[in-house]
Amino acid sequence: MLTTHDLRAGFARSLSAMYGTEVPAYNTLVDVSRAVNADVLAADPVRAERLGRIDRVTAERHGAIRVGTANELRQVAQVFAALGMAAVGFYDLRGTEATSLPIVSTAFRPTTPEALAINPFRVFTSVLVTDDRRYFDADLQAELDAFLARRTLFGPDVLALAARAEAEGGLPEPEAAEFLRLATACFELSDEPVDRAWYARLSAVSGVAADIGGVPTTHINHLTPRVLDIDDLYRRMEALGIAMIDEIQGPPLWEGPDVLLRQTSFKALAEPRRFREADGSISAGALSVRFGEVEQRGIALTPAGRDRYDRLLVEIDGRTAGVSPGERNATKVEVWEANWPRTEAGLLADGEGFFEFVPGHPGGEPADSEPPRDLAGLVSDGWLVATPIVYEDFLPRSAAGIFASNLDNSGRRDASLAGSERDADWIAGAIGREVHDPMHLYAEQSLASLVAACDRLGIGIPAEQHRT
Ligand code: OOG
Ligand code: NI
Repeated sequence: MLTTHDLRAGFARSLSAMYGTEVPAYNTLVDVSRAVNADVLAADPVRAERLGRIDRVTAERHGAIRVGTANELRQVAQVFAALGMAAVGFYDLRGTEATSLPIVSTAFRPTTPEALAINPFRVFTSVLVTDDRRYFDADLQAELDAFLARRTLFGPDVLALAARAEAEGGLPEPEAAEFLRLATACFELSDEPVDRAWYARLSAVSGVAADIGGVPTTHINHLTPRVLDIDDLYRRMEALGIAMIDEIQGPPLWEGPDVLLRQTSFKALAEPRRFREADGSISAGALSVRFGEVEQRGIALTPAGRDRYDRLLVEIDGRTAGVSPGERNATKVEVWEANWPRTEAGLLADGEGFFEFVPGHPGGEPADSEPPRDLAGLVSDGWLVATPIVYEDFLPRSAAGIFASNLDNSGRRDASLAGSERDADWIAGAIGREVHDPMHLYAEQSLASLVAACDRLGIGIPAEQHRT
């Protein structure tokens, strides 16, 4: 019997093997990530494992996929449910004019600390918004919806096995192997010819629209390893002659604690594809839709911390319009140094980062002292030991940046028209399952550990934590 966790780890491995044969530069990226992580571990083992054990980090991947309809989203949610992955968060990538992406997204991932520690595989999953008039007029929408309705991304066999795996908490052999084979194949790049005219019409609206609705199948768009020093990785990839995008997205490299997520990527690779021409003949061509991405994860921020992060981004944008990537990075560092606490203890005291707690005096009371009433005091006086909670989610702004930097044309949209409504409830309705709020997941994990630690110590929970 393979448990849900075994299936998730197995799926991540099998997708990785497949993607490595499709995009050989991905294998290079994985090799370089491993080498960087080994060096960080050797140089500073405590820092290396501060945000997750090295075996977790080494196996850690996120994938990105894109589907066309609510029904396809519901089916993919069933496949991921078999792997212990639930929808977390809602991202609206239609937000910014410049990037113009007619999609909304969620991330499927494990939601408990235990499952994340075993294998944190996550998939950023986007769905096309075909009824958004800013992108698609009524005629194009009708044609697109009809095209999408005709295709089948997930066959009855894979869906039946997924439902069984979800209900039974795993699958016996040989069904487990069969399920992993079928599920992996759903995300393989197809060699079916692409209708050139149809693909071009959608490309004029958005490269993402063409990638999703211009072809009869779906595919994994990228598979991202986690690295412990993204700046070192960036330099090593460039030294190998792989052209990276010109920015590391998200927070800068600085002296203080890493928060949220830093990401970078290498450019979309042109892949040979076959095209069907207007006269019915088949010709050879190429499309570049896929790329290589890598990420370094930091501490999960509370709503207050996230607020600060979002405000600082606005400030950085205001100060860096039209400057070079190097200057932009220098501004980021300056803004970071002026605004963020320089230590984890500072983030904790400000209530800006999420932490987990264990008793600092397992089994014994610290002698005759009164415990402080506040969390930061309990930690600084040694009553509690705080460990940061790693950010398990995504950043819409970095996602839009990664999309934009890798698309050939940015597409167009008619901003004078109204967009269509989409939110987390829409996703929940489409998949017939809950969409978790990431902030709740972090807050619950933090509070549960705090309650257990205070219980063990026989002390009250610090006043400010009652509010979370
Ligand atoms: C998803 C882009 C978002 C990330 O890491 O922010 C993403 C896509 O390209 O489909 O994967
Ligand atoms: Ni990604």
